[in-house]
Order: sequence, then structure tokens, then C-alpha cells
Amino acid sequence: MNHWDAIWLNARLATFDSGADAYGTVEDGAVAARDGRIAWVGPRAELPSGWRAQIEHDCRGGWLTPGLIDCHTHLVYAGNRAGEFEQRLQGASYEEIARAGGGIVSTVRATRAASDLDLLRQSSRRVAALLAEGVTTVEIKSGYGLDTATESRILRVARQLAASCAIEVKTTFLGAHALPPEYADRADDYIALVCEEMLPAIHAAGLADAVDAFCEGIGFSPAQTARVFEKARSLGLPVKLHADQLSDLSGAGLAAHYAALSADHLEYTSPASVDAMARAGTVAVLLPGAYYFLRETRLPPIAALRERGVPMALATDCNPGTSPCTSLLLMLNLACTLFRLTPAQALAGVTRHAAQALGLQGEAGRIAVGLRADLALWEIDRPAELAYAFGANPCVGRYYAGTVAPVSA
Ligand code: DI6
Ligand code: FE
Repeated sequence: MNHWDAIWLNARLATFDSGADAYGTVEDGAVAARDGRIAWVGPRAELPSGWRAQIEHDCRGGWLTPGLIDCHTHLVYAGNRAGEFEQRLQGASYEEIARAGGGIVSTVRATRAASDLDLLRQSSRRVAALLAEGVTTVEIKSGYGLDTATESRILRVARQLAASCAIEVKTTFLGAHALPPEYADRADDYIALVCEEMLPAIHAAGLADAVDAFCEGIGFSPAQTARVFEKARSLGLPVKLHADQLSDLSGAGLAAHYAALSADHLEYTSPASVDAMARAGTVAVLLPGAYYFLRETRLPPIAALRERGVPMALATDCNPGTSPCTSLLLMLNLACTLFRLTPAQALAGVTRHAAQALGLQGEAGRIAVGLRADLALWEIDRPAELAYAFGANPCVGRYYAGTVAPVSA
């Protein structure tokens, strides 16, 4: 029964499953797909005799990796914040701008004012940039609406992007991102709105796969975050958290307490919180784009994360305020240069561990039998090149669920 829909031959594989090294390398490998899933993977010499495939892809000696996964983005929004970038270059800090009514809230104004079509158009350009780099799964958060109607609209646009782009989209409700102007000085009332109105409505409409919050001095307190997480738990939704980005509020520990899929940012995370993450199986999502763009100097606790065996994922954090970036490949380079990850760790961070950060470890992120046949083909001599070069894009093929997928939206 080795009749397949497609086979990839003449490829070197970085499976991130098992294999000779940290990349899960298989030299002169073959991958076969049936019904959108990986049906066979291994050295070409071990292919079962009598195999047949409707389509043969000749990879010309290039490298196949799992399709890349960007597990933390805010890419559905309107407008941009280049003006604030200029202010920051004049000496204003991100927090000062936020406290003066700019920052997240200025993107909220632009997003509320945008039509659905405009939102879709502006966002699909950003998705297109990801597709061109071999991305086959993306997480998209709401958080620039901060009212039920606009938060729902953002998540609907995110779902529409999935339908039009041959990519899996995981949506995350981030109503607790910032305080909308109409709730100034009434953060607890806003959290009540998030818990009692927004989240139930969005859940009932099937628009959220997970729930996130911004636990920070300029965001929401641990107690407010816990209220959101309790509500998410009562609805059966998994949680994730923007934790310890600008200060240590023990956010990562709180996330672990709620068995979060991931805790993200983590620059100020304490050793005790790292321990809690290890025990809970919470993935660390590192966001070197935001670290770079804010000129942060405090490094996430990489050594402790490694030592405790906490899986580290990497993502763009694509957003207009702290990481206006749509290149996941650039994040590989930044993670190695700034955080001293190895190229193999960085690549695991946008494949295997990124899948885990989305609860998709049985579905994507490795080249292994049974997983969805999401692949990226690269014209490179060794996988470390993907982290080594920056501003380059050697992606020459993208395959989603076993079929050739467009590399533009
Ligand atoms: N942390 C971030 O880095 C982004 N959101 C968050 O909670 C920033 C969002 C923005 O400035 O627009
Ligand atoms: Fe973020």
C-alpha cells in the first residue's frame, strides 16, 4: 500500500524528529505524503520497493525542513507607528509614549476606524512576507480592538487569512492587552468586561483557540490576569502570557500555575518562575525582535531555561509598536547573535518547539509520519545558513498539507 499522493526526492532532511544530530538530519532523504499527511520519511535507499506517487518533487539536493511556525504575532492591525519610532529616537521611552496615550492605544484607534477590507488587505501583506519564508502555521492575536465588536472583527480577519493563504492560523484572544481610553482608571471594570462579555461572545462564535494577556506595569496586574485565566479555564480554552517583558511580576510563574501553553518574552523572569515552567511543561517563547527594537539590555534567562529543559520557541511578535517585522528568518539570526542560541536550537524554536507552544506537537513542527505534510525547501548547503545569513531568503518551495502552496497571499 505504498501508493502516495506526492514524494520529495533528492533532498537532505532536517526533520527535527529523530536523526543523526540536533537537526534530525537525514542525508539523501525522501518524504512521502498521502491525504495531506506524512506517510513515509527516511533515507531514499530504504524506500519500500514498489512505491508509487502521483507527483514527484525533485529537490535538487536542497534541504527540506518542517514548514516554519510563527507562534506569536499580532499581525492583524491597521496603520503603523513610525512616528513613535521617531519620538523614541529623540529620547522618549516605549513606556512614556504608552502612558501619554500613544502606544498600543494609538493602533487601537486606527484599527477601530479601519474597514474589514482594509484590515484584511494590510494584514495579508504581512502574511505574504511570512509565506515567502516557508511559514505554514501562524498564531495571530487580537488586542487592537479592545471592544467586543472590534476584537471579533480582528479574529474573523485572522480566520479569513487562513482560508485564503494555505496556512494554518491559530487565533488567540488578547482582550487584556491594554486599557481602552473609555475605561481609563477603571482597569478592574474593563477586566470584568473581558471576562463577562468579550471572552464568552468570542468563544461562542468559535473565534479563539487560546487566551493571552499582557501582564505588566503598563498592562494588567497578576490578579487581573488570573481573573482572565480563570474564565478561560472555565470555557476550556488554553492560555498563554506576555510575561516579564519589562519587569518581573512573576508572570511566567503565574502562567505555569495555569498550565499555560507558553510564557512569552521573559527578559525579567526569575529562576523560580523558570522552575515552575519546567514543572508545568510551559514553553518559553523568546521574541528577539522586540528585544532588539526596544534596545532591551536584560537577557532572558537562557542558561536557566536550557538547564531546566524548558523548550524554547522563537517568534516575530509582529506588531506595530515593538517588533514591526515579518521575517521569521531574521529572528533566527537575532536569537543566535543576541541570545547566543545555536542555529539548531533557533531552528527547533521555529519548528518543533513553536508547534508545542501552540499545542500542535502532534500535528506540525517535525517531519514525521502522521504529521501534516507541511514542508519548506531551501537552497542551502547546511541548515545553519538559515540562521547565519540575515536579510536573505533561500526558500524555494513551500508545501502545505502535502500540496504546493503559494508563497504570496
Ligand atoms: N508586548 C509587546 O511587545 C506588544 N504587545 C505586548 O503586549 C507591543 C504591542 C504594541 O506596542 O503595539
Ligand atoms: Fe506580543
